[in-house]
Amino acid sequence: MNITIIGAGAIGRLWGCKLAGKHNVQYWTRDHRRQLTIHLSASEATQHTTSSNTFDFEANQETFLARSDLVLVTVKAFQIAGAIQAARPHIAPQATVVVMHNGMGSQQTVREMLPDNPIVYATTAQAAFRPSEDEVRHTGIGPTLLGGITAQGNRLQQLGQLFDDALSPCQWQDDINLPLWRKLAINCAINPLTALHNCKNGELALAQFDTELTNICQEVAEVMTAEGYPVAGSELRQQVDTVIKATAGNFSSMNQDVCHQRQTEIDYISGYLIARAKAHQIAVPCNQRLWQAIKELEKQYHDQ
Ligand code: KPL
Repeated sequence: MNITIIGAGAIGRLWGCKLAGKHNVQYWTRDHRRQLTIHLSASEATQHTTSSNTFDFEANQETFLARSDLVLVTVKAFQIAGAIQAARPHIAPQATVVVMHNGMGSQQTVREMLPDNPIVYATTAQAAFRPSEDEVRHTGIGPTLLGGITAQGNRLQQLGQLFDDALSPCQWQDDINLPLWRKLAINCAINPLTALHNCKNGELALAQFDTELTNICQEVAEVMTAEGYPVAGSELRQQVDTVIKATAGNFSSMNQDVCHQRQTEIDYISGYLIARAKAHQIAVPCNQRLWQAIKELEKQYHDQ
């Protein structure tokens, strides 16, 4: 297969290196480089799956994009519209578009911008980070789940195998919105708190965060239930605790965004929850307060 990956952040680089074993892969990026070299390395947690290697990719070749059977979009949620806008003139109408980002709220935009393409959404618990410009380190293993959000996208079950062959475990889902909501709950709990307290995920296991984590999960559970995905707050809390433990040594993506004074994904995490809560007239004061606090932090970037 010819695969173009839009976005060369840590997750996009990890998937590119893994897919390159069996497929022709190029990157589509904001800079206009024609080549991209990536050094992939493993951590203690991933050394049985990932070996160090260097990969050379083509980049930003319009003819390659036009020939791509699969376009994997790994930019942040707030970059989706701009990234698709730039690539759209070269994406074939039959190319499958897979969108993988933290948070929710971009599906309508993608469907409207690419009305003819089969669209699939994905969520991954694989973890990666970039210790330097050229390097990507695979730091954690977890499931990747994919599922269609359009009629044609719903028929692409075989994509589960393609992604699983590249980086296991990976599974096709008949309703991708359920895993997207479950991941949203995890991000609503871990991301803003680790950004505001400038701490690793593992520190949220301290007693001082107990009540707040319970309240966040309870609010998300009420909104999920109203959306047609009934769940108890205690069940979400258990999942959050599992991720806190499994990623104890990691800094969350929002912690890193705030440390580097980058725009965060808060509008697509707590912000999406708040928007859906409003539609169902459900009060979510705890998530609202966290959203507000991160927005305040982002505003302060410009004053420093
Ligand atoms: O997805 C994550 C993130 O950092 O954005 C979690 C699950 C919180 C792991 O750090």
